[in-house]
Amino acid sequence: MKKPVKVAITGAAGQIAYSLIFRIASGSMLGPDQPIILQLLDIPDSLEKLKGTVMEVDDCAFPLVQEVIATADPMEAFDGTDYALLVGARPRGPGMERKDLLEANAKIFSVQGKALDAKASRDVKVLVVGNPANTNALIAQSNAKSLDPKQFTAMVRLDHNRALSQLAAKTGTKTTDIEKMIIWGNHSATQYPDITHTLVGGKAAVNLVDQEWVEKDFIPTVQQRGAAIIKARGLSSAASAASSAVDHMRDWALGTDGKWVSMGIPSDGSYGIKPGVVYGYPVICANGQYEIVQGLPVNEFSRGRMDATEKELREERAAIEELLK
Ligand code: NAX
Repeated sequence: MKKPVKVAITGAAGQIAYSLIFRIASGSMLGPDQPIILQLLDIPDSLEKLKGTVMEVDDCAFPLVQEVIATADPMEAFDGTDYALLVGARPRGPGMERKDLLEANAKIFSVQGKALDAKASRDVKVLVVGNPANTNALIAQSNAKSLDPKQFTAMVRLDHNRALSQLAAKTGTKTTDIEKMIIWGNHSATQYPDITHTLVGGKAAVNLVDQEWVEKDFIPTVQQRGAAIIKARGLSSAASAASSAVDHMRDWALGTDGKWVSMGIPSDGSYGIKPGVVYGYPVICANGQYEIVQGLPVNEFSRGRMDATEKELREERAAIEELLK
């Protein structure tokens, strides 16, 4: 039996976590032979609700779960953490401006970045799901000076999976027939789902669908999918977000076998995106590391979209610059 690893989940009493915790506990993320210690964090007001979730985890009698810790203290939640999934965030309240939302979340993620810095495993892998995910990841990373910036990532995998599913439906194929999908930039309505390099059953996607469909249907549908789900369900996406978080962490930890996936990662100048933002890139994962897929030609349409989503990320950064110090 392997040594247990510690998996921290924040926002643990919330709706994404209600799906995520059980998927992780059942072995979907790290494999069926990896024992797990769950470290669940929420705010004091949500601890009673979290107690209910913990009772349900206990009642599943998961063979892999060695211990469940539920706490409102980030220092306790991140103690020795190997994998941190930062899901909890402040939702936009009535009359709240974008800047207020950014600031409220910036405070949460600076505290959590500092706690990860102080307490987590030196090899911790961090995934930020809570919105605005890219900028929250940037804040957490900037507050964890002793950790490598590459250890902090943001989730664009739900957008990636949505793009796969839209293209599969359009081409009458399965998502598993599709390779080399990319989500560039921010997890927001400016994200750029790019099929320029995508293959469907080995054929170039751009030869199977027309550009008008890409611009007028595919891109807006993927960008606006979150809003469409809220409209239909009366609640934001939860199970699909949890499933994508599992995909992101599993691929990062266990590798992608040469396949491309999209991850929000600290920009390093690749593709002209200057350092200083957390940006969605195509990556390949192996040996617990990710590497950006390099050398792709970028056409004029793509360049415009990639720059627009970068611009939004720079504006988000400017609104919380103070908290990056
Ligand atoms: P819920 O409101 O159901 O749950 C959020 C939980 O976080 C609550 O239990 C709350 O008490 C807790 N929380 C708030 N502040 C906290 C703090 N400082 N420390 C620990 N816990 C804290 O939201 P849910 O539907 O689970 O969504 C969570 C976040 O994911 C939201 O920010 C949402 O916008 C974001 N999403 C991100 C997605 C992505 O692809 N990156 C997609 C889905 C989702 O919209």
